[in-house]
Amino acid sequence: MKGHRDESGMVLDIRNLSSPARSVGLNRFTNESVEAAASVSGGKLHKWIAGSFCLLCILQAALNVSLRLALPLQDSMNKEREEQKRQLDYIASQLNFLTKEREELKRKLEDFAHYAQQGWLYFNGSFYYISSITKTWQDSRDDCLQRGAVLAIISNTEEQEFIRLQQKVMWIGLTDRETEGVWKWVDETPLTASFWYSGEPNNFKHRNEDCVVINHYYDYENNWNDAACENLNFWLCEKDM
Ligand code: 2F8
Ligand code: CA
Repeated sequence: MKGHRDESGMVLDIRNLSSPARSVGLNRFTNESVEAAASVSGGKLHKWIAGSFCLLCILQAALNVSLRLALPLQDSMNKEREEQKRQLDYIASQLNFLTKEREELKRKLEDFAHYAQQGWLYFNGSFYYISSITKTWQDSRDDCLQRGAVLAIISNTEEQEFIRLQQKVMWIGLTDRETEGVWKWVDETPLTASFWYSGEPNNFKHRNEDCVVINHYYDYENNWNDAACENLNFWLCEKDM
């Protein structure tokens, strides 16, 4: 039977209805159909939303896991980069240091070649020049300065020994010209280790002996003598390397 059930469940055959009644019946049928369709698509929408929500949750969980895995990795990469940078800085500073060291060694080598060629003697970090002519103490001092050196300053027993073995009477850079009895080296340092010959300094025969020579008593470890600064003597220059 062709017809439609109404709300009471009765079947309505609209073909037997009058025109207005048919129209009412049709309208009612159409509204019911729309509601039914809406109810069906509402259910689907709920399912779709629920499904999407689940998918979002899964995606969020996956993202959380990825981030948790990725963050420590990022952290360790950052640390590694910092360590590499630190090492690079260290290498750069070492390179800088070694470059300066090389320049310094090159300069020293050139100095060595220069002084050795000029007949200077090398001992324990210094070059020594022994003059072949004689001068007063002051002129000797000036000569050393012109050579970029100073009248020799004797700092220890080894140096005294090296100089004594040259077996030459020579001015060294020690004087009490400023204050009688106060011996000072030409670089203004006071006298600490001294190697006076027995009885020296003596201002021999009440003369003013304010400058110091290596005496001719070469067999003695202590062989300094105070002498008149105007005397003419060989002299010894020293250049620290
Ligand atoms: O020419 C002065 C000089 O004369 C002697 O040495 C050669 C004196 N030495 C002694 O008397 C031992 C020095 O003291 C003096 O300076
Ligand atoms: Ca003397």
